[in-house]
Amino acid sequence: CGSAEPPAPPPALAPLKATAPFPIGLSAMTGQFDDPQWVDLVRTHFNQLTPEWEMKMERILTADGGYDFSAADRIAAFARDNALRLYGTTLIWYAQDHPHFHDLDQTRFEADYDRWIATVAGRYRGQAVGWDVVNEPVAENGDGLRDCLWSQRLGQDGYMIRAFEQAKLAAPDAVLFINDYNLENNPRKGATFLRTVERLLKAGAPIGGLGTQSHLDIEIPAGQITRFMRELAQFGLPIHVSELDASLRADRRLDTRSRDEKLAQQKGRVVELAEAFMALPEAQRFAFTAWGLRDTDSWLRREPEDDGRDQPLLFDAQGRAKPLAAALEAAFRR
Ligand code: 9MR
Repeated sequence: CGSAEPPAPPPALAPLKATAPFPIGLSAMTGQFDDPQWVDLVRTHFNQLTPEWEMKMERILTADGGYDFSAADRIAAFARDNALRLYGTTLIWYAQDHPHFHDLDQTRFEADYDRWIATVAGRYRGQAVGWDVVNEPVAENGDGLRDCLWSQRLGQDGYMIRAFEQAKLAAPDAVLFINDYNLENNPRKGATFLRTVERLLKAGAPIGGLGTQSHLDIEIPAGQITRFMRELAQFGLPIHVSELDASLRADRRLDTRSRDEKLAQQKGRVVELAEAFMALPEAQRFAFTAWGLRDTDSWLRREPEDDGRDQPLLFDAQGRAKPLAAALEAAFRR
């Protein structure tokens, strides 16, 4: 008698996928398949998988212009073996082209552009439920569209319309997404994205869904995320929160707030996003995807500016569900 009770362990998180009335996605790399903790948490909480980089041009196209699907196929197999939907990213992205495309005449360029999309989207036809067909087309500051190899050779809207048409041929059952970031953070960029979607749809591009990456800035004023989500819903298309994380880093800002204050702010923004997503009509809730499992898995922790302390994700370095995950689960339960 009299011995002090040990502090209660944090309450276990109910499986996110069981609570949420829509698929819960996660980004994945083949290296993580050997990590039992990662595998266990994925099986418990998630039912959709996006390859973090191994289904991109940088990994698939080889130096001689051939195709190497070894990593991409391992991710597809892992998804199938673990009852996870497969989500593909990314077919056409301004940030990735390949030397192979640089010196082709116009006829060959168009043929190889089409072949890339047909080969990659076609390979996972019937398994991939959706694809980021065009990734990040809007200029960084929100003023117009990005200039890139694809737009130079096929036209600003032309490269996107062509990509959607080719993807539709290759994977007719997949939902075809246009995907971008900073749409909630930067209203100007959000507005340009919406205008672009409207124009492409009018031109007949078979866009089937809208992706908002949601690398959230925790400084977004309250209400702004909700407003953007309502505007995004106007087209009646499925919406994918495709790459959620929320960095605590305050680059270029003088920041004297405590970590607790920042964590509270982070939670407020992530919960607002979850509630805005929950408020969508059921048919428009495609999936809600976290861009990494544990804080230490985040791409943000691999950036040179990182101080090794950022906490942008739902699970901590030890694989414990953070209060942020519990808040998200509660928002999905309402
Ligand atoms: O997190 C991804 C990182 O591992 C890759 O090296 C990088 C390049 O392929 O892409 C990162 O993911 C990006 C995503 O595909 C598009 N939106 C921004 C993401 C973070 O940079």
